[in-house]
Amino acid sequence: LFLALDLCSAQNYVLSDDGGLGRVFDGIGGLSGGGATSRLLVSYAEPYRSQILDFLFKPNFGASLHILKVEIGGDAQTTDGTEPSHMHYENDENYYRGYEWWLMKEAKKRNPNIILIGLPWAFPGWVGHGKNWPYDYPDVTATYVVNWILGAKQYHDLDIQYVGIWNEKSFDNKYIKVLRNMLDKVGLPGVGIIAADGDWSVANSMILDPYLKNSVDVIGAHYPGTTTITEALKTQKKLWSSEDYSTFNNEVGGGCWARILNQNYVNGQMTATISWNLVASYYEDLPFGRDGLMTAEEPWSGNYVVESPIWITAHTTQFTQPGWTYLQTVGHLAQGGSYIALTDGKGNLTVVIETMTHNHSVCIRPPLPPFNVTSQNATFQLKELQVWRSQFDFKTSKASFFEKLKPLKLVDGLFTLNLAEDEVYTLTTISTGSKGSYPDPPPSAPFPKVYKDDFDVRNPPFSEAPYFADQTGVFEYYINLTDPGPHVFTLRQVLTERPITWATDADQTISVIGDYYWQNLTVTCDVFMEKMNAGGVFIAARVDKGGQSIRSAKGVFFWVFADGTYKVTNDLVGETVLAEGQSGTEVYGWYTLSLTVKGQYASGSLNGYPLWKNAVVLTPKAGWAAIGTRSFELAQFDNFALVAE
Ligand code: 147
Repeated sequence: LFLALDLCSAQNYVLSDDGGLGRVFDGIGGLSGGGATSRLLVSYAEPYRSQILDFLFKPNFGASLHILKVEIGGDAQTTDGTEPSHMHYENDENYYRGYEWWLMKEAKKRNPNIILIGLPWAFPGWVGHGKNWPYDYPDVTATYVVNWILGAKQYHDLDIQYVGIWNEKSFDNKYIKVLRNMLDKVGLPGVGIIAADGDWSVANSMILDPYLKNSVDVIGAHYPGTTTITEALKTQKKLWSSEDYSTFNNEVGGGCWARILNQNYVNGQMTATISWNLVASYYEDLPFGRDGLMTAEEPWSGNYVVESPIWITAHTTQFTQPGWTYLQTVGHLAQGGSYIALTDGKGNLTVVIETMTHNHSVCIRPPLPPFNVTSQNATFQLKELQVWRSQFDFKTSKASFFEKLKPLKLVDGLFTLNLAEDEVYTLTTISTGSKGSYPDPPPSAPFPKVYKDDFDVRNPPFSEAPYFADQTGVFEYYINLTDPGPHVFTLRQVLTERPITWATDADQTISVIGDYYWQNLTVTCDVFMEKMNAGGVFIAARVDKGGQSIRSAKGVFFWVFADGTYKVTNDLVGETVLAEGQSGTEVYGWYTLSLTVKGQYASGSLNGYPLWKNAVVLTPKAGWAAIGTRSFELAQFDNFALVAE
């Protein structure tokens, strides 16, 4: 018997292992990707970047996460941008693109036991032989995914522990079995398969197909609303909420996270919960702004915010580890709220209690049915426990998070907790918990009004240039070894084919940068087309949309084409033409484009000479700057410069 929980309501709860234990706990995690959610993090200067990583991963400091799940970049738009693939083309392999490798290494530096998971949202086009579907050639898809796992080990000494199928899209029984076989064949029998990162329906297929069931280690459901289905329980597999949260990270977001961390197990027997996303490090005006455990969206200022979900995570993560076991005696409190209890089987015990009220714990999805929580007394019978408390305060915003209270010393083995509404308590035998802190980061500041990048970096730490957030296509640093002039180091759009998409990528490529609220702006950039005839590139201002809505982005787009013409359009698709004419531009030549938008007028120049002027721009009123191409085609950019008013 660990402890007795005795409530004023005259009901008596006993926490005990007498009747056996519950399921094995697998951890709490964060998800980077799906997509480009850590894009801005990499550009933070030290010491701030390390501080942010410490708040996420350092044991006994902050969120102290047990699991890091990352997107296996597939070159396509996957919510807040594209992430580059390790195989843009069939004969191409490069394990140094993007930032997920770096992030995994930083996580592992801090917590060598962190569990790493990879999941694709999208795939390069060649994987589907041109069809927008990854399952027609299951060997090709499996090879592609297994290469990523092998590359993680070979180039970064990272052991990927679990891999998924295709985020929130159909799964394919045959593909799952082919993937399992291939993992075994290349000597990765220890890499577990999570299926299917969507609803629970894979459980039904597993019951019908024992080979499928054997191939799957974990049933991962998304946004399960803390409940599961009978069929999932029947498989006797591990059940995870493999993507959850996605809620604005204010106190209601913290309340959502507190409630689901406990109740995903209490109601749904789920033994891991993973937050989309890990850290909100993307422009806030992209979709789902600030839906991360903390906010780090201003690398130019160094400002970041440790939000309440970090401390709510700590209530569980700092006092239990993957491999601990839930007690069977967990559940709901009589006056609302829930409690879980875990043991390491060696005499340690951690109890997490949450009393989040309905309106203070609503998550983005699914809808939350009504329930009541009122204050209550809970009497516990135990020896000595450390006590950690968070009190949300929705009235005065005098909340206090993850506060260490006086340890409970019990004379007759009893004490009473007065549980108010909207609180989280951890009672634990573990004494290593701590609330990490750093001096305040620099104050928040907008994107600099004058900004330049000549891309002259011989050994860039990342494949992408700072602050550019690719929304369709992939823009990478490039070296022109044969360039006789000043364009040896450039930024190049490298996709030549539409990927197997997850969202509705544009038919053009585009990377946005700057401040979403900019109105009057001059964008200047040298451009170089590499596609003949129909090839084209643009620079843009006031781009008003990104993410899944990128296809319908409006703004002011100044295009030049390889056929010797130019256009100015009000939209990315290029349908609303504001001006057009001859430019004399050709493939394989460098040109300097400049676009100025001021009030209701726009003008453009080519190689320093005015080309068009007084184009009338009524909407949008503001937006990001951007560069891009007319199609999935190679093109280069150099000497990018912004001057905002
Ligand atoms: C998830 C995606 O997996 C993430 O990449 C991210 O886009 C996240 C944002 O909330 O959402 O996809 C979902 C989209 C819609 C639903 C569930 C998950 N839905 O409507 O139930």
